[in-house]
Amino acid sequence: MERHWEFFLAPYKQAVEELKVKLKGMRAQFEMQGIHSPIEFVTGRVKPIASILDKAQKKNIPLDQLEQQMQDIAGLRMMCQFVDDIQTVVELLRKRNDFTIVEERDYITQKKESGYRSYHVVIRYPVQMIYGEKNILVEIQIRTLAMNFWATIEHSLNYKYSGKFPEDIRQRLQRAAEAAYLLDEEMSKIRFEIQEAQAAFSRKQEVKDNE
Ligand code: 0O2
Repeated sequence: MERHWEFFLAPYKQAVEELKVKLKGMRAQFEMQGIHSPIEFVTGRVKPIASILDKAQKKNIPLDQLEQQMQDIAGLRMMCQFVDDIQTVVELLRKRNDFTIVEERDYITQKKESGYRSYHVVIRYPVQMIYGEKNILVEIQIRTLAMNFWATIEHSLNYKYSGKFPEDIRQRLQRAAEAAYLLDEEMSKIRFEIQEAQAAFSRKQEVKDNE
């Protein structure tokens, strides 16, 4: 990697690693208390240089404006079991004082034309570098497992077809998005049963571990 990129991306890498620990820590705290965690799992990545350049070109972002204008160079994803958990997670993020929220985008009540659903929270996160504090933008995407399944598949197809889907694929993706939405709805309706079963299962597991 070119020296210039290495320096530029260093605070983003640091932020992703730190935030992975912090957001996974939230899940661990729920688990410790034996209550349903609104967070199922957390992932994070730094956008590859090729994608940064691609996006900058598409969105007409000058390369010296990346820091200010590209909000997802550092990206975290928080996956939830149920749609209602998403709001719980957003509220937990709003209460934190280790970063400030600069923007929220609700693609759940306002799904994208592609069928994409997710809740995006853009934060300003301070990274402690050896030469001082650096504030960078980080995008946190919060979504259900079903939304994540759809987005992951659509993302790889998008890559394959460079965004120009054949009509039949486009229609199938729309139907799959609808199916993912219905799956979320059905799961929400039996949420109580699912959570009871999960609690009973982890109690059983705990007894086993203590034997
Ligand atoms: P990657 O490969 O995920 O890093 P824009 O990208 O122009 O739509 P903007 O203003 O950058 O929008 O921000 P937005 O809408 O919050 O979207 C940024 C990210 O959200 C995308 O990053 C995707 O991760 C995700 N996303 C948005 N729309 C879609 C979609 O229709 N399908 C899928 N699968 N994901 C989507 P990138 O830059 O695409 O890249």
